[in-house]
Amino acid sequence: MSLELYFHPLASFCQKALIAFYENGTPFAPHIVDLGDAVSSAEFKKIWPIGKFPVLRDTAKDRTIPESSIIIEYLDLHYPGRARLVPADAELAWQTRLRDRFYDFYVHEPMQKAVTDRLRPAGKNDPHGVAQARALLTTAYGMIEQEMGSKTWAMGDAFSMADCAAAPALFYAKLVVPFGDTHKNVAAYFARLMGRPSFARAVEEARPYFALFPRG
Ligand SMILES: N[C@@H](CCC(=O)N[C@@H](CS)C(=O)NCC(=O)O)C(=O)O
Repeated sequence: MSLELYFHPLASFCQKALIAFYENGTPFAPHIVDLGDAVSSAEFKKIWPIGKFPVLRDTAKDRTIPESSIIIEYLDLHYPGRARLVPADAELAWQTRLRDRFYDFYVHEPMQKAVTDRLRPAGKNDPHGVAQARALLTTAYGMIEQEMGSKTWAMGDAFSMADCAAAPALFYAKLVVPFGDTHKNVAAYFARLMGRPSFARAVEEARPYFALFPRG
């Protein structure tokens, strides 16, 4: 087995990559990284000094692949399965990347901003930044609400990298800003994501760690 994934099951960007592996049943050796543990963290930073996961090591090609979207693209290119997560068609591919970026930058990152603020030392919080993040989430929900009124998945009928991005982002975002009655299409899309076996599996694997999630 040449693929080794460095990740943590609770971490949302790691779940995004896991969904891609599970969609195609792509085998990999799991390396669970505990960033709270000095030894585990130092070992991981030897592979990727930036210290953010997921990170894929392809030992057959001696390559280190960071960044969830880049990992998904790499799997599609070098270890393709029955389902392509980035369409072969160039027009559909850029649309998929746009939606992937949308979920990463305007749902995932503001969610992270609000959640990680809860982990800051007393007196070091950033209430203004968190308020901006919550406002951005609400704007993004409004856009998703419009977009998902007529679609099953982010790109329409085919599940794609954009849905890998959306699932964990929305899973944690709704704990920061609930969808509410005004975002019924977002809630329905999220329910479909929760029913997708690849994401359901990632959530089940995260469940033992839920107590570590900082609730507001
Ligand atoms: N752009 C990166 C973001 C990765 C990321 O933010 N990962 C989080 C976990 S969900 C992390 O490593 N956090 C630890 C830290 O920032 O120290 C990706 O798409 O993989």
